[in-house]
Amino acid sequence: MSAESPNVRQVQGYCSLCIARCGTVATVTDGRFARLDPDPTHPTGAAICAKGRAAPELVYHKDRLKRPLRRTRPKGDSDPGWEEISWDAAFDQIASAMRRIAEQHGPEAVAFSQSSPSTTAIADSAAFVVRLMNAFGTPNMVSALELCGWGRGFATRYVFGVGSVATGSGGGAMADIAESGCLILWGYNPSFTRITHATATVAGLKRGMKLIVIDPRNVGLANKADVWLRVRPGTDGALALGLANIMIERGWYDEAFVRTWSNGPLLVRSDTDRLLRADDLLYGGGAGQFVAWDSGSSRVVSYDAAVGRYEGGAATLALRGEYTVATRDGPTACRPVFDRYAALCRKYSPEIIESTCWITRDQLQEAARTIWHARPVSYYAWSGHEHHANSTETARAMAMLYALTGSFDVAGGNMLFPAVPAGSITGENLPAASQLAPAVGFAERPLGPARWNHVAPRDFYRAVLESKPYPVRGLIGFGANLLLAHGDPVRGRAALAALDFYAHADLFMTPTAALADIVLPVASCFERESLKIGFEISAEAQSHVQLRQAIVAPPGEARSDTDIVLGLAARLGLGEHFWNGDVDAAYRQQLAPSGITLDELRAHPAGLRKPLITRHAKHAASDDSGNALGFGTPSRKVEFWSETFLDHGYSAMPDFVEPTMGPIARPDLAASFPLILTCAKPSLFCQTQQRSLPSLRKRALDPEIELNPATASARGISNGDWVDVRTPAGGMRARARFSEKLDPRVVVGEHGWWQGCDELGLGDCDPFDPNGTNFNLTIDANVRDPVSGTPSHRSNLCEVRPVRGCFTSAAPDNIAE
Ligand SMILES: Nc1nc2c(c(=O)[nH]1)N[C@H]1C(S)=C(S)[C@@H](COP(=O)(O)OP(=O)(O)OC[C@H]3O[C@@H](n4cnc5c(=O)[nH]c(N)nc54)[C@H](O)[C@@H]3O)O[C@H]1N2
Ligand SMILES: Nc1nc2c(c(=O)[nH]1)N[C@H]1C(S)=C(S)[C@@H](COP(=O)(O)OP(=O)(O)OC[C@H]3O[C@@H](n4cnc5c(=O)[nH]c(N)nc54)[C@H](O)[C@@H]3O)O[C@H]1N2
Ligand code: SF4
Ligand SMILES: [Mo]
Repeated sequence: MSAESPNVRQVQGYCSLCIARCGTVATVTDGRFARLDPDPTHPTGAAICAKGRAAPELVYHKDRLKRPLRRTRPKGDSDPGWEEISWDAAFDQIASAMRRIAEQHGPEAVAFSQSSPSTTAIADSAAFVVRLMNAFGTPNMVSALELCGWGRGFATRYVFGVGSVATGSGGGAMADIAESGCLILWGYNPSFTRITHATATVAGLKRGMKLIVIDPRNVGLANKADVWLRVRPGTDGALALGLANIMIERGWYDEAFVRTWSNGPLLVRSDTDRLLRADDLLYGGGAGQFVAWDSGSSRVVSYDAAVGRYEGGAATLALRGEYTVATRDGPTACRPVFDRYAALCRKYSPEIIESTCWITRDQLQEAARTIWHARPVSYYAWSGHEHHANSTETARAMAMLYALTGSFDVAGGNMLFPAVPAGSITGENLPAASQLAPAVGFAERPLGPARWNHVAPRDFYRAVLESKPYPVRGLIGFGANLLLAHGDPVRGRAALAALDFYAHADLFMTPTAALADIVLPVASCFERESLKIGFEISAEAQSHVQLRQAIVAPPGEARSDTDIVLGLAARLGLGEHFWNGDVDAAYRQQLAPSGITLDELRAHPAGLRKPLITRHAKHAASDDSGNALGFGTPSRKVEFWSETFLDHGYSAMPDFVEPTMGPIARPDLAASFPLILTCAKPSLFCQTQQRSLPSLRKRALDPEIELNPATASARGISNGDWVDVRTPAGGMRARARFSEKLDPRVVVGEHGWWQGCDELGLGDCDPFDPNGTNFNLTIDANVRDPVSGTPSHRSNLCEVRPVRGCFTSAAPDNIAE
């Protein structure tokens, strides 16, 4: 903090409103937070966005929650009768409700919910919230993981043993854009959604990096791309297999990597479609061992997954062909996994890709050529592929395509950047944590988010309304705006209303918060301290450790989420597990392994650097027994074939599944609903937030739907007209925005619109009104990915019609049809 004049001070920090976590300098004039600017000395401080610049508007917004509120009227009542109460009274009521529910139904009957760390500052407190869950004994975290993070950070673990694209909170591999020869932005538009990545991409382009953008829209950096693939929404899985097909046919793949580091050489029995095991062999072999064909000696060799070693080396293992092996069942035809993968990819010929993905052969070929010849390659895939009911297999197919490049964890590839050593505070070793019930959704989808204790809202609603698989009666919410962010808000509302008890902590009274029994006011990230160890996007950024200061005091009695957790823990009698309320003690525990002290960080608000050593290809390093570390999969290799998937009734390899509500799967619907509806995030707002900030809202008054002018004119729609968007599941309204480069068969909407903006005379919109502005009323929430439960937010059949008369978000009822 440097005082420049008595009335002006500047505070270095970082903005936490979104995943970019831009390094910033705040100016406080006469005690008032006046402006936010980029901090070019910070590893993520090259620029900030309009949302960051609007931070003072957020901080001082009149609608901020300021005091704990208690509902005094029933949930069906239009007036909740909010009554201000003290924090003590709020904590008492929440703690006693949690205890009561736990006594009746078990602690798992109290779920928690949390907003995504990519779109809010909840990462400041997420570890504390998980610790409270572990201390209390509930596994159930209701979150958006199945829509956000699942594809890139979890589904890919079944291929690489680790997220092959990092998730918001930092786990997994990260595109090393600074050194990439080629970057693939796959359903990801960082110009709007993570400007630090956009800045890095522009710098890469300046030094000659190739760029491939895979997006139905020509948006963000697509116009600077060497190849822009205008993929049909929901067909990215086919595209990944089609690209791999060309690369395998041309020999454009890293054969040594595939042979040495993937399970590509392991033999698959053609009779059972399972991996051949050494104890299947006629002359037997070690239990738990697999088998490959060695072309050098023309015989089988065994592979011991426990140590990651083949008997003999890997140099001459066969990747292609058919081999007859003497097994206990007689001579048995077998093929290497890689041969099976190549056969799967062959189904996705350029002709099929042209008809499936709407991408020409030339473009497909050009993309494959660029990927191979411009190595090292990195990729970042996000919502574009994650918001589909086939997202798991799509993400796996992408990860396997990526494995062909051999770029994993090399400079310029998707790298496991080094991290400052830090202590965990999530409390997995607390007594109650060892007895957690399986999370809701685990029984149906044991490989999905519930395996990591994340509960899809849809499954949570069922547990509340139908007690399946067991009753959930309480919810402690940290931000998550369930009713706006997910499909079927009507069922969501019924579930929230049916809870015995719901407490919600937020900055604003959202439609979700409005169903709570107790609402807690949260300090924004500009009003609270927080520790961040590593800034993710590069090795340099990873070395940065910062204790963000509060720029100003929170409004009224608002508190940080961390303080709320500590306060609640104390009231639950769990204070001893929460440093007796001393947050500094928690930070010290986190910092201890780093060698950086809390006092040093307090003295250096701009943060400190902990020099880190970058090591590449860590899978090739040896463990204590001299075996290569390999990958964290059951086979210790990158898995083109997953026995784990087979064991759970899924296919071993990620074949493409047509979008369930698409024109090919449902030709019967295509006459009434001839267009495909997908969506994307706006640059000016995060998800369901910030519509009440005038400087942002005046630049985007209403939700928009992008469509090709030809599509519009065929329906009598002019640019800017209000239109009705209908799907078989429901509908919404938005303003038409013309986009010449969009395929005439595709339209693109936005979700998250509910909040009014008084300064501009715009009222709130009813999120349950089928003629309103809630995009997620167009979704059929029952259509879900079989592995993860992800619903399809981005590939649904629809029709768009002009709405006659006047319709503005200021007067949503004023529609004359
Ligand atoms: N159709 C469609 N639906 C989507 C998406 C889409 O692209 N299209 N995106 C999906 C994705 S990727 C995600 S991640 C989800 C997001 O869903 P959520 O994670 O629910 O995120 P938001 O809807 O932005 O709601 C965040 C809430 O947290 C509050 N909040 C902000 N900061 C804090 C804080 O520091 N503490 C607390 N306690 N609260 C805070 C905000 O006021 C807001 O009410 O939505 C998903 N839904
Ligand atoms: N300004 C802003 N920044 C944000 C957020 C925000 O809401 N606003 N949200 C934060 C969060 S939680 C997230 S998850 C990230 C998300 O960041 P992004 O993934 O960049 O978010 P989107 O814009 O939803 O989706 C990216 C692109 O996917 C394209 N797309 C749509 N359908 C398909 C498809 O079927 N296939 C392919 N390949 N592409 C498709 C869209 O046209 C869009 O350009 O952003 C984070 N940052
Ligand atoms: S991109 Fe904008 S909202 Fe996100 S962290 Fe940076 S300044 Fe904040
Ligand atoms: Mo997200």
